[in-house]
Amino acid sequence: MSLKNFQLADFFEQGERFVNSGLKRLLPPSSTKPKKLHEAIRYSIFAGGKRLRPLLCLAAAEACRGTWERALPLACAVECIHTYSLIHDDLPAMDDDDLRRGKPTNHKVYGEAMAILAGDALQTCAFEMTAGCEATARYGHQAFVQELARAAGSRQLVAGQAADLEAEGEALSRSELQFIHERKTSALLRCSVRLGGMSADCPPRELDALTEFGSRVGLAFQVIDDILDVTQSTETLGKTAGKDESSQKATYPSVVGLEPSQAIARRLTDAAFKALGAFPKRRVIALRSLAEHLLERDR
Ligand code: GRG
Repeated sequence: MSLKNFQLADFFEQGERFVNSGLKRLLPPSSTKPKKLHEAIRYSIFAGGKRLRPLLCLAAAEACRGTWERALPLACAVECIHTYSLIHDDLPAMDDDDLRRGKPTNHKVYGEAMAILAGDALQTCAFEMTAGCEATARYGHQAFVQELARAAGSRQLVAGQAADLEAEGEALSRSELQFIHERKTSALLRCSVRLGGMSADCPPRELDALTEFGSRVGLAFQVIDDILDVTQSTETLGKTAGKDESSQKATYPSVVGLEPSQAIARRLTDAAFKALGAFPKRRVIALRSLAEHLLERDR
């Protein structure tokens, strides 16, 4: 996408369309046997998610002079991991929720067993997509697969979810809360921008800058998510509002207060902008606009 006269709304529209066409092509058709499983996969993938992780991946590729085409399988892979994590998080054994992306949760429509399997399948689809990306001079397939596996594994995404479940009903310190947020949320956002940069064969200095950017934006994203849970309606969010309080979860607003949480999210976003100083300004317009949008979003 041309970075001249950049408009975030156009970036969202074109990026979403591009990612959706990639997902349609790379995932098995819903007619694949067993049909119910493949319908369940597509139900959640195309339920209307904001596609923030794939958009960050495409924007990071642009920042490193790459192309959307090369980043596409990786952008789709992170969305598959994200969607699997949402399906499993909504299960009765975890967060037990009825509403996601403005629709009944996967297990409400397809039953618990099929929802578990749809999540499992999305996770392996993500690795199939990653293995199908184009290797670059600096990064072979091993590097791409390892990157995603680490972010989605038992030290990051799954660690965050496990620690989050264990902490229900407990009073947490800010650093314990940060431990959870960095793993449950920030790790996959950071991985999204790193994969985008890697698809463009970025040099180590740019990868370090993207890592810093992704970590800060990822944490800011979760702080805002915590704030929205108390300030927005179920209708706006497309998922049950007030859930953190009812399930006795420690959040930034509950640990440090609402206004300090807003200030923390602002500081994290500014730190993310600072990390982008490693790039020429015109190459990071999309990344910068996305980070600002994540801070100001209402859902
Ligand atoms: C089951 C291993 C496993 C992990 C689950 C996703 C998750 C971890 C928990 C869900 C609750 C939560 C607060 C997750 C943090 C990440 C987050 C804010 C997810 C929602 O992301 P959005 O807003 O969702 O980008 P959409 O639906 O727009 O894609």
